[in-house]
Amino acid sequence: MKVIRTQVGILGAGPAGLLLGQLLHRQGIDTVVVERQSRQHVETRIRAGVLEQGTADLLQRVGAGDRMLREGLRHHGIELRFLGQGHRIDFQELAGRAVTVYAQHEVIRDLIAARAAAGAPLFFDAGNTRITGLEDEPRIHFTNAGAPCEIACDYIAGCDGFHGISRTSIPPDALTIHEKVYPFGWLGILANARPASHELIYTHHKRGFALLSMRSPVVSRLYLQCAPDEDLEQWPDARIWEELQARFATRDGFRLEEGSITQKGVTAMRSFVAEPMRYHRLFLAGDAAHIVPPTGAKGLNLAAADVWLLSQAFADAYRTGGQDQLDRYSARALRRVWRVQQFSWWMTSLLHQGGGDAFDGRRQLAELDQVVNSRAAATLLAQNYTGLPFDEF
Ligand code: RFL
Ligand code: PHB
Repeated sequence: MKVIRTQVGILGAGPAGLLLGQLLHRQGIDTVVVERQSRQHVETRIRAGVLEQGTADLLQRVGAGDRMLREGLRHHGIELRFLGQGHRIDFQELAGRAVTVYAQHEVIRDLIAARAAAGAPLFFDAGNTRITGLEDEPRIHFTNAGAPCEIACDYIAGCDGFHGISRTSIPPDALTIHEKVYPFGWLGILANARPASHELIYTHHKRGFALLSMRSPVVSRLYLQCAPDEDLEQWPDARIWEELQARFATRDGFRLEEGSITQKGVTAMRSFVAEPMRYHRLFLAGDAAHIVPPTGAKGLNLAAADVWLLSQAFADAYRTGGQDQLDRYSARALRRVWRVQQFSWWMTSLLHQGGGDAFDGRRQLAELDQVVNSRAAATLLAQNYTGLPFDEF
């Protein structure tokens, strides 16, 4: 049996786990990352695309931001579209901040490369992961190419996403779960088509929500509201384009550029929080502890904000020998988590057709009217979308 000793054992090589590893490395704290999937899998998994300023800053700070600076698209606003008309929300003017459109799997590639350059251990393809000794002697058990391995550590960071084992290793009576499941999902596509706008367009339409995003000047990322269990078989490419064109249509004849669809998927939507985000020597971060619906583009950014706090708390514990910051981690992280939950729920309920009555539909339009015509309301959207400052919590 191979036993590896480290200070912080990290489960999961997603944005949370990899960024935490780099932040701790900069503080001189040793980590081992254990990931269930292959390197190829995590480096190509299509997911998020919008980075807040605070997330982009962290990537630069850990030496994984050069390619993002070169290839990421800086966006200074978004468009809200309803009743066939677009309205720009100017982030720069309202919040003094911008966002960067840069695919999550590119972030993962850059973080893995930075970790490799630092010579820090990362095990892919880990089998049968288990964690034990959370009260006093934490250990991560797994198999590596069939051989049993153990990581003996001071603390475990549970960064293994919503379907990981960290959260479910905590006794159920030690956690409170808050959950909201929405009666719709998103059908997302990647297409070789020039984005018809250089900024994201969030569209409220009576046929359902739609979103135009992008991955490069020649690749569009588009989403449309569908049933949570939508059957992709029912969506040949021509039907997808027809539906998207209908939802994005404006009174002055806007058309999306169409192109070959290279990827299609359906995502169900939920809001979820497990609290506290700690059980003795296990600390949860990112999707392992919480999920937001993707409408506010917040999942990855919330994971980054968690591990920023957690890295500071670990650094303080090793520097001072005290536990104060670790003891405060969950409450500090959860304050931001709930603010972001509120924003993500609000964006979602503002823009989707929720199966409500005619009153709800008119109320949504009144709220959209307010957001685009009241500077106070637009500022709130701009501040939340571009991200609450990391140091404010
Ligand atoms: P991840 O990315 O799920 O990473 C967890 C990692 O843990 C591994 N794992 C295990 N490893 C070892 N042992 C086990 N037993 C394990 N079980 C799991 C997994 O293989 C994985 O590699 O969680 P993390 O790091 O917390 O990061 C969270 C983000 O990935 C997530 O919140 C975002 O992708 C959400 N999201 C978006 N976030 C944004 O900030 N902006 C966006 O624009 C945005 N758009 C999106 C999104 C998520 C989407 N989907 C598919 C859910 C759009 C979509 C469609
Ligand atoms: C994306 O580009 O994948 C994306 C952008 C904005 C969102 C969600 C997803 O709100």
